[in-house]
Amino acid sequence: MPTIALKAKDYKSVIKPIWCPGCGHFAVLAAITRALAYLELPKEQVALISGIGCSSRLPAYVDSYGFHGLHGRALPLATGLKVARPDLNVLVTGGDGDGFSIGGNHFLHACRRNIDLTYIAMDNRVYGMTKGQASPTTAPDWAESKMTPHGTGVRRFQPAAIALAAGATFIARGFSGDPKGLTRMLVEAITHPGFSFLHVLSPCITFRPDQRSWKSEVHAFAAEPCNEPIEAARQIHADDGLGLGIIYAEHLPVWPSLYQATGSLAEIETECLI
Ligand SMILES: Cc1ncc(C[n+]2csc(CCOP(=O)(O)OP(=O)(O)O)c2C)c(N)n1
Ligand code: SF4
Repeated sequence: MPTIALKAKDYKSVIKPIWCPGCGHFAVLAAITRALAYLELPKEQVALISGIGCSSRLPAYVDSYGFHGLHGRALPLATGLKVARPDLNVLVTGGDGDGFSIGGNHFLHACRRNIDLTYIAMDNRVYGMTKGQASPTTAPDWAESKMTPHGTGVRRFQPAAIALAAGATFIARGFSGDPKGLTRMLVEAITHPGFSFLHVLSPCITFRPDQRSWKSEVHAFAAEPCNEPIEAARQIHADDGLGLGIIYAEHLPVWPSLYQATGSLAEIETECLI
């Protein structure tokens, strides 16, 4: 029987998002479903994994396999799943708090392992779900939180630069206000063999209404995608953090193909006991 092509709306689950009206995460969800439809991926070949946060609710809204895990632990969960089920397209979704604060250590090691995962980090430079505390990507002088009334005074975490230094083989930056560009980047990220990191600027309209200005401040990344880490690092540091595009893409050996358990779980356990 011929398969019927799915449309983006077919990938939406029956659960309606409870995000605040205007939250950037809506557009990220829409771009993910459009990318899945474009790639014609059967729902049973897709798994979305997340930690905790407003952004981490996303897997519930997609009609595929999904796992809403613990705060900061999406990447190790996804790593385990991909190693056990290399046939699945494993997408990881979360926020800057989830991924770069409590999950920061996992971020570094996921980048360097080059497992074939697509990590979509929705950065609103705030902890949205817990009502607006500063996150690792918050500017040092942002003084709107009662927890940090004079700002944090701490330099910002630079997701793209850190991903590059840690060994990610695909790095791009998108914006929820640019749904077409974001969908194109997602298609590239999902099809990239190895760990792809998609840093998405996704405004928190409730606790960071100032981020409405991103619409007029984002711009194309100044350089073409490159596969040379020193040049990519130079370009990332020259950018103001609002440059959109594929920054770095390199094809290097993907971890599961180098060293992959071939036996069943029972066989592996037996081997370990010998
Ligand atoms: C171990 C643990 N620590 C802290 C929390 C509280 N917590 C829940 S979500 C969150 C931060 C969410 O921010 P972010 O990941 O940036 O996502 P957003 O809500 O902004 O989309 C925190 C600190 C938790 N759930 N578990
Ligand atoms: S609090 Fe912020 S991040 Fe959370 S749903 Fe509302 S607008 Fe989105």
